[in-house]
Amino acid sequence: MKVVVSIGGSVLAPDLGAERIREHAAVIEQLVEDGCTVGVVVGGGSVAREYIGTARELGANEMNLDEIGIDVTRLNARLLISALGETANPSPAEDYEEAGAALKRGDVCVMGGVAPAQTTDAVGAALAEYVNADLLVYATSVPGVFSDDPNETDDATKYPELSATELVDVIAGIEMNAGSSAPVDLLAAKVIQRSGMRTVVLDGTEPERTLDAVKYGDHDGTDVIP
Ligand code: U5P
Repeated sequence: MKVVVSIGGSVLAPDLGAERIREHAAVIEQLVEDGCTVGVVVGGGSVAREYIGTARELGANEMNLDEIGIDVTRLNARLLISALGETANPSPAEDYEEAGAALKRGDVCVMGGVAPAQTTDAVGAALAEYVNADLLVYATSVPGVFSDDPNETDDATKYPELSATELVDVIAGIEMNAGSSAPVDLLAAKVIQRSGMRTVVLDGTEPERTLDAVKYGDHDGTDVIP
């Protein structure tokens, strides 16, 4: 089974703790041991937001801020690579071809962002499409796809299952509210829709949940059915 796991930066390295990163690496190693081909996309988390905030105050424009964000996602990717050692590509893949080549060599492929004006949510979906993955998993701090932003609205309900078209509609609605945190962004949802990629959005704060979702289809998040 070929799987792409997109790990939010806030889930991988909320405090830059080594133990947490080791736990995520252990899950990836277990997937490989179980016969999976694994691509991993790593987000920027709070460190990226802090760098972006400071650079914005200094007058950097949005493209420059995105480049800073990409650099931080690659730093986080390097942390995961450090924990994976020989199993992984030695440095974060900078585009999909490089990532695909690493997978063909039999490495775990780890990457961060690739180009401005998007987030690593979209990179995860694009990598999954590029390598024809069987499954895309978003291990995020938002434990599924909700009818509304659960941080803002008490009566937001979680969808156990959605079609890709429903996913696009829900995310488009959430993204209309400025500053709200959608579990995946709209571009990612659109790529999932066009590729017909089977996708799971789950709570990534416990790394083993990704393992259960891939191995047994067992999770409390949201299944996106093509
Ligand atoms: N980013 C990009 N392009 C990418 C990935 C990330 O511009 O391909 C920037 C965005 O500014 C994003 C930040 O908000 O890096 C951190 O990534 P993420 O944690 O939001 O995915």
